[in-house]
Amino acid sequence: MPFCEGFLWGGAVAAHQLEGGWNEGGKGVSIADVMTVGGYGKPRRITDGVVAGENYPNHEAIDFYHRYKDDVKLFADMGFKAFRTSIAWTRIFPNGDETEPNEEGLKFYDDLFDELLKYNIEPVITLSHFEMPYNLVTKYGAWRNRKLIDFFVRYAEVCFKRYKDKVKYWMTFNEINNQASIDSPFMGFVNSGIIFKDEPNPWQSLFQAAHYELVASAKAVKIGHAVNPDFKIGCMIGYEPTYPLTCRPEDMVLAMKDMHKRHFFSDVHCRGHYPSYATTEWERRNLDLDITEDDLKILQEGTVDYLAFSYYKTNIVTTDKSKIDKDNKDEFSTGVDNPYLKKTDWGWAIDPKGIRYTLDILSERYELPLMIVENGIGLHETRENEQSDGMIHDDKRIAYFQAHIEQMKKAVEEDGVDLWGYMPWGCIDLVSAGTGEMEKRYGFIYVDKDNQGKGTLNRKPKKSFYWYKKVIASNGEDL
Ligand code: P53
Repeated sequence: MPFCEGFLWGGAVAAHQLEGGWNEGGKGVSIADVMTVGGYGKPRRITDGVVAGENYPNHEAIDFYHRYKDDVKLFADMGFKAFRTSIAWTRIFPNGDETEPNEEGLKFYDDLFDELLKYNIEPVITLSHFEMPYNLVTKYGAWRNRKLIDFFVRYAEVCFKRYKDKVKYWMTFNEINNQASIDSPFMGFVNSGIIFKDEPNPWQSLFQAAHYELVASAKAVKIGHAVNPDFKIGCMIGYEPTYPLTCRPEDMVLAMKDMHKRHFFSDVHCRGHYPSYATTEWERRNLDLDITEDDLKILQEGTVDYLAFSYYKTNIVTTDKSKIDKDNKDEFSTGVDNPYLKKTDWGWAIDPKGIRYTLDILSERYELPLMIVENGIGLHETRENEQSDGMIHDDKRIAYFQAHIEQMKKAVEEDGVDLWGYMPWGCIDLVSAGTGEMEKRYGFIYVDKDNQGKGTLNRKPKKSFYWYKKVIASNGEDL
């Protein structure tokens, strides 16, 4: 049997993408609350605070804040062993800089975790998933400011202490490495509250913010282990292997360089020190970074217990400019297609073998347990897709998961990768992070709501719901 006993089959979400209740229970405004709806090729706008008349999809999202009991019951029906969500930082510290936490926010997660544990579903918790307090951006300059380390660590410590008997698996920052795509306003803003391309020296700002986050993460890991030695605290990276378009050595080297950008953050999280390709880059770029001896010691002492990652697609690069489609090049795409792969409606290459490649590369590089905490396919689906049995037949989603789980098996069976769990993204339809759309659907459960925010919010299992239930029940044997 390839998957270990107690393998964490489940699903994943993030607070801001499903909870709604954006100003309830004492919650403060987060960076997700000032992002409008966008679309494929139409970036979400970041507004100056919450502006009347704008469409902010995360404000209501799918109203999980009020409906979580019914939703958790559906997850339990599927047989989930684990459920990954995040704690909204702004429910606990509404402005980020308070000294005392907001009890109503803490209570909400107590109730949610109790509800999960009632069904033996293990909560897998991200502390910061694209939803830092907006006040920390406007008042302190976001992660440009060293003070953010203390704000984050205080928040993390409060959560560790409060939930020490309810939550065992933690992650610090979601997809912390996305911001290495320095030209993307979205990636910088959601990771660090900074639009790097508008900075006087974007690379200086990126590496400084990254450093403070890595120190904050390492401090949190140390504190967490002191609070409960049984905690498993991981980091989380967005993993998108970069393939060279051709076997021309120039393409190969470019692909390798591109992978450095992906690995930089996890290298520090997992190994406890900066890789030489980064320190030489800082010198080459003449950066003047605030990094103290004490910081370096903390990085060394706060390495993670496991590495969690998302996997959706692979990307292609080439030095041959004539092969790059400029109209197709944006913050989510290199502008070069893989001729061997099909793409989703949002242009993401579907590459099941890439998940095996990912598992092997990360396992070899870090020799740590791995956890897949996001994977899946965004599809256009409406109730009109329903068949006569009244169900959405999402066969494309089933095929996507079948092919990916097959490859996971190979990594575990043939190559001995230590894999702890699999939590497909958006197990219930929710607001897309990249586009803000509701109609970029990932779920096993359909939620009746459209991009304009209209719909009953009713939930309905899709065909994949029953398929995944069978997969979990057979520990991945019956695909
Ligand atoms: P969406 C790309 C772009 C934006 C966020 O993405 C991303 C990625 C993939 O690396 O990251 C994760 O909703 C993220 C989730 C997000 C999911 O991918 O743009 O951790 O919050 O929803 C899927 O289709």
